[in-house]
Amino acid sequence: MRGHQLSILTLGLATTSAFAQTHKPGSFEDGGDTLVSAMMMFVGNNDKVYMLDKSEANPTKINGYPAMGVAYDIATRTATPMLVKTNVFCASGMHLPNGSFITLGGNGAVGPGGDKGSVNDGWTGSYDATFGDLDGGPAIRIVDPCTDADDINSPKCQWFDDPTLLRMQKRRWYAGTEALADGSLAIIGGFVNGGYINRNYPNTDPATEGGAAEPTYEFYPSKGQAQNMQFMIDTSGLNAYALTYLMPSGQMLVQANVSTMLWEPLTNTEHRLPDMPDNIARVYPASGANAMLPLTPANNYTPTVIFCGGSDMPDDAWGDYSWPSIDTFNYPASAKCHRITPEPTDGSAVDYVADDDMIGGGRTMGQFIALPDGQYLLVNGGLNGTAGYATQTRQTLSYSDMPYGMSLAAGPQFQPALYDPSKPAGQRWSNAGLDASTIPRLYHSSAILLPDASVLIAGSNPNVDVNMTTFFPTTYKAEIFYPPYFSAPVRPVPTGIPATLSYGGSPFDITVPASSYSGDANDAASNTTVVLNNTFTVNKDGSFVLHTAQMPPNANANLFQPGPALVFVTINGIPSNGTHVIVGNGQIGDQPTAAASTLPGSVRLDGAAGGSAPQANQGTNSNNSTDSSDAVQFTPHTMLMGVVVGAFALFSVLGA
Ligand SMILES: *[C@@H]1O[C@H](CO)[C@@H](O)[C@H](O)[C@H]1NC(C)=O
Ligand SMILES: *[C@@H]1O[C@H](CO)[C@@H](O)[C@H](O)[C@H]1NC(C)=O
Ligand SMILES: *[C@@H]1O[C@H](CO)[C@@H](O)[C@H](O)[C@H]1NC(C)=O
Ligand SMILES: *[C@@H]1O[C@H](CO)[C@@H](O)[C@H](O)[C@H]1NC(C)=O
Ligand SMILES: *[C@@H]1O[C@H](CO)[C@@H](O)[C@H](O)[C@H]1NC(C)=O
Ligand SMILES: *[C@@H]1O[C@H](CO)[C@@H](O)[C@H](O)[C@H]1NC(C)=O
Ligand SMILES: *[C@@H]1O[C@H](CO)[C@@H](O)[C@H](O)[C@H]1NC(C)=O
Ligand SMILES: *[C@@H]1O[C@H](CO)[C@@H](O)[C@H](O)[C@H]1NC(C)=O
Ligand SMILES: *[C@@H]1O[C@H](CO)[C@@H](O)[C@H](O)[C@H]1NC(C)=O
Ligand SMILES: [Cu+2]
Repeated sequence: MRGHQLSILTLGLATTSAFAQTHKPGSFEDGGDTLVSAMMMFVGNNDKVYMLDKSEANPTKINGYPAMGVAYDIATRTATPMLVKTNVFCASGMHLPNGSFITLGGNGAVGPGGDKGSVNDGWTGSYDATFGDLDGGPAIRIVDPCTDADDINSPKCQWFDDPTLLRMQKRRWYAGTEALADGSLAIIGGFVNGGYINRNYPNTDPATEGGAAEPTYEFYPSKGQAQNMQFMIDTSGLNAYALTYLMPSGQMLVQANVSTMLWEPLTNTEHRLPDMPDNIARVYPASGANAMLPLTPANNYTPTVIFCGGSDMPDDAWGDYSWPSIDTFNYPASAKCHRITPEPTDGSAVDYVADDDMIGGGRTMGQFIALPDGQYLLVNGGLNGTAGYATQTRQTLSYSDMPYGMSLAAGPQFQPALYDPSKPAGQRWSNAGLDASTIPRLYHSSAILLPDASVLIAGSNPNVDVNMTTFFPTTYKAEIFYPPYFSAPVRPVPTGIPATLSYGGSPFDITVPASSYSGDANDAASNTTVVLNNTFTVNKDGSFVLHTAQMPPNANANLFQPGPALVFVTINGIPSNGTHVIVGNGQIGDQPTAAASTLPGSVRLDGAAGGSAPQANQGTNSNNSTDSSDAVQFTPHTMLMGVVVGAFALFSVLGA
């Protein structure tokens, strides 16, 4: 029955898709009802986004219990509930090399009001009879994304979610997860059993907090016993959802509290880097937006990471596991941004550099979405406060006096902003022409790039359980935001993008027809961004061929870990739709590498142009060029990646 309804809706959409180019640039459209509040989501493929929620009283049921997951159909903007058995509340997640998605950890089983599950050991619930959820603490859940061609209710489309068969060594809630070059995952830290921040106060036992903190890391698949990470102990208090980016050397940038390090995952060696300036925390629950900037031939594929917003609350204000010491909702979030280049190739010193302040004031729980035109969209979050929720603070002692219910943030930031890393300092932020949303997106909101280069925005629920009548209610309504490039009357329609990319090896040709861009062909071809290095040949009919390199092999797979990606061809700032590809061999393990692709010289043709009428047949091929101005950006940000809770932008993690 459900399948039947879907196919009817799909037909309906086929009609509307004729108007696909009529989306107003800078606008929000109704993205439909997500059925569960989208605390966490990821793009499975061109058809489906998967969304996850904590165990709570969602009216949508599956097997008679509140649903924690859905598959959201991009074309019809409708969600279908999926069975997730273990409480996935603030798990971490990542794509695997074969395109499957994995989530790790979560909370114990809970029932109504967030109470411990009815079956519990006095500390953690193992099951709740009302909500039907199991303990998610050690959980490892894997789903193989399905398409419209599959029956989403069929066994092969289901989450594998059975801790009796597959589990982590440790319970981890709010762990950081980062892929290594072999596609295995480092799973770092977390709470054992939750709380506002990861400490008692005063903090006399920073390593384990009497059993409440998990200062270790482990790998999936396992590479041995979980080991202590000294950095987790040193950053105790503000070390949940550590921010992690793999670097070309294979070391990992790890940022928590105000500390930073480069970590060698296989030897557990720590190299400390300078502290975050101005006492600003960017990890949960300060929740600053963060992203890796584009890796380009021009910057020699050197990663730079940007952190924006978060909170500079003084140490004692942060409180403890229970709640903050101050009324966070009255404490302005930071508006500052900092960049760091952890492995500079020019021998320069490693330190944070202040970047332009965000436009529109401070923001906690902002999220960066890397757009295929090289800009970064900032959405969601609040002007004041932090992530998390509580029934009180140490200043406001009673729930009924809490001015925003359980929300520890206030002042929803409705207005998106664009950050252009290629602009000179002082000119990087803009919001002209961008509509404001009307939906507060605070704790447990999410945003992700869709294959058509629009942005899906969903979630928000700073409440222990579903509450539709509070200040910042449980939110099921999704929105789709259309960046400014949706003004283009036509968009590139490249053909020839392969289904897989290797690290080095033979180049391939992508053809762009003349009908799918406008203007001079030489200008367009030389102003084209693929995710990879390329040269081009312009043809008489105005089409052009992009001779495209495979992934650069020089940093092995550290630069871009194996797994799924969206490949966009962006001409004069206008992206094509993304093509779903798999980078690497699709398996966990050392990735094969070959010599860097050798590209032919570019061939220009004066007089050729794009537009609906092919023209300029009289043009002749002129000189070749292989200079680097023709080399297009290798952008890490086109990864298909989920973005989770409160500004923890997971997408950037894989974009190393
Ligand atoms: C992808 O790999 C994971 C294990 O790493 C496995 O559980 C999953 O079934 C694989 N998916 C497919 C479609 O083979
Ligand atoms: C952050 O780390 C410092 C030690 O570097 C520690 O003194 C402080 O308490 C931590 N802050 C919080 C809020 O946990
Ligand atoms: C891009 O390709 C050109 C032509 O093969 C080559 O000269 C150049 O070094 C490549 N750039 C990078 C960064 O690999
Ligand atoms: C919803 O929130 C309001 C305001 O915070 C509160 O008074 C009410 O008890 C909450 N309802 C539920 C079901 O938690
Ligand atoms: C944010 O905090 C500032 C400083 O306390 C306060 O003046 C302002 O009213 C707050 N704004 C919101 C939207 O809560
Ligand atoms: C791009 O994707 C959108 C949404 O699926 C679709 O409507 C549109 O026709 C696609 N454009 C091209 C050129 O394939
Ligand atoms: C490339 O495209 C961008 C975006 O449209 C434009 O601003 C820029 O001027 C173009 N550059 C060239 C060399 O055509
Ligand atoms: C220039 O391009 C032509 C046509 O593709 C090719 O035959 C020639 O070898 C190229 N010359 C150089 C120097 O790359
Ligand atoms: C290459 O073409 C440009 C114009 O497209 C011209 O200015 C230049 O002289 C040419 N160089 C050679 C070596 O033919
Ligand atoms: Cu959370």
